Amino acid sequence: MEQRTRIVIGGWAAAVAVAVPVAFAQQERRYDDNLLDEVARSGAAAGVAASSAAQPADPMQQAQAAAPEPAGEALVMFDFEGNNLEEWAIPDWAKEKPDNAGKDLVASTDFASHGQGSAQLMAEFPGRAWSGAYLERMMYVTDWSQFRAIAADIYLPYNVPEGLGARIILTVGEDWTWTEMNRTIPLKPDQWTTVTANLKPGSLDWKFFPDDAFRRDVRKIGIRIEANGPPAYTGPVFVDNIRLLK
Ligand SMILES: [Ca+2]
Repeated sequence: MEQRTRIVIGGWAAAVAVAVPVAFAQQERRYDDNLLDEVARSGAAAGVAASSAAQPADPMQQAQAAAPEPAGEALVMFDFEGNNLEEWAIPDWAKEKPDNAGKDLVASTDFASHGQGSAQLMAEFPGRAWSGAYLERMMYVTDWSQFRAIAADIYLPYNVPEGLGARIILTVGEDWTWTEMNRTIPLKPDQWTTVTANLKPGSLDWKFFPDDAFRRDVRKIGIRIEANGPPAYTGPVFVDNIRLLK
C-alpha cells in the first residue's frame, strides 16, 4: 500500500492520502473525507452499486432533475443535505476582486438534483464586463486516480437570462496549480445542467493536457459561475451533487 503524508499549508492539519482501490458499499455512499481512509483500513472490496443520479423528493423537483449518469457509478462527494454547506465557501480573496459576482452561500432546500438539499449561491452579475462567482472547498483525501471524471449539477431559476456559464476548477499538486476547465459550460434557465470534466491523462477539458499525477493530488475543488458581459442578474444559483464518476 502506498502511503504518503503531506503538510497542507494555510493551517490545515496534515493529511494522509492513501492510494488504494476504492470500494463502494451495497448502496451508494455519501463521500466524506475519511471514506478512502476507511476503505484502506477495512480492506473492504464491497460490490459496486449503481448510482442513481437524481432522486428528488417531490414531483416538482423531479421535473427539474438532471438526467441520470449514462454509465458507470458515481461517488457523491458533496450533496448539501441536512442544511450543511460541507465547508464550501466564497473565499475572501475572491470577494475582494473587482470582478467578483458571488455575494453569499447558504444551504437550501428550494431546489435539489440529488436528495433534498443544495448549495445556494447568491450572485450579482452586473451585465457589463466579465464577472465570476467562485466557490471552493479544501480537499483532504485527494487521490482520485480511480475516477474518470468529476461532475456537478447547477440550476438556474426560470427568470435568469441566458448567458451564464460554469466551470469546474481544481487546485492540484505540490505547487497548488490552479487548473480550470478550458471552456465555460452554458447554463439554461429553469433546468439543471450537469458540468462534467474528464480527469484522465490527456483530457481535453483543461487548459493543459494532464498526466496521471493530476488526479492523484487534488487539493481544492472550485466552481465558478461566470458571465462574459451580459446578462445582468441578481439572485440565486444552485449547486448540488458534486461527484466523481468511475
Ligand atoms: Ca443534494
